[in-house]
Amino acid sequence: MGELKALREAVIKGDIAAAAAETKSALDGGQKPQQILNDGLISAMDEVGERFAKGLIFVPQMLRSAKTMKECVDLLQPYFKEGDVTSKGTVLIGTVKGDLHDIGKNLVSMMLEGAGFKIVDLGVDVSPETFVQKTREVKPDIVGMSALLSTTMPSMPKTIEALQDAGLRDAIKIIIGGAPVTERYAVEIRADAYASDAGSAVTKAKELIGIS
Ligand code: B1M
Repeated sequence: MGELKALREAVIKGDIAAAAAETKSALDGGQKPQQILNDGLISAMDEVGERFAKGLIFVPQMLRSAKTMKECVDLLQPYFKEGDVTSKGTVLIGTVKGDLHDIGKNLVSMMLEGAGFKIVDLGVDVSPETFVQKTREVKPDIVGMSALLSTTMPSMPKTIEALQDAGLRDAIKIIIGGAPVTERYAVEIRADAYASDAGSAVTKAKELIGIS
């Protein structure tokens, strides 16, 4: 458990080398990857967010912590593959227009991929038009949208409307998530599912395509 405290501190400080070393040491010490992710990395980013909100740190420090977290997540990635990785369907995923946060989306993508889904990741700041164009091209089973800012959440219903107008809505399932997003919001904007974290995104995605 000592490693996780040290890992958390290293992520908060944005010390990439120390955080990577603590991640390796936690893995070598037998800590579960999920626990390292939740109690070490995600918990550290929550603290970073709180410090930012209080004006104790600024965007560059937040960015440094984000980079540190990414390095550590890369070390955990091989551990999130499920046994049966035959293709379960395609998920087209992106962070909505105006929003540059991608850590959560990348985690969701990583877990879905580990569970056997093919991922087409559109990146960040994805406009409704791009979601429509790529849905037409890729013909995914599921479209996933992530938003971390309350100001970018309205891009979700705009994207759903654009998919509807393009005649693509009925051929796909839509799953949404991100810190300010709620189950209630998903119902309100007529998404098919909401997931609060990457693990439940996998469960919901499987349910949506009938392989739960
Ligand atoms: Co920003 N930021 N940020 N930020 N940032 C937040 C979100 C904030 C809550 C911080 C705060 O004030 N406490 C706040 C938003 C307030 C609000 O709108 N309610 C905020 C702000 C204000 C901003 C800026 C406006 C700051 C500024 O410039 N003044 C700016 C906006 C830029 C933009 O997007 N246009 C900004 C910028 C940045 C950085 C670029 C510096 C950096 C992002 C780097 C990156 O992503 N590559 C950053 C960071 C790191 C954060 C915090 C600290 C951490 C986010 C994170 O990665 N969390 C964040 C505070 C916080 O969230 N506690 C904050 C860890 C990640 C694993 O969790 O993304 O929630 P999360 O994902 C989870 C679930 O939500 C869910 O599963 C994931 C895994 O469990 N999930 C899904 C996510 N997507 C899903 C999709 C699904 C299903 C589940 O289906 C498809």
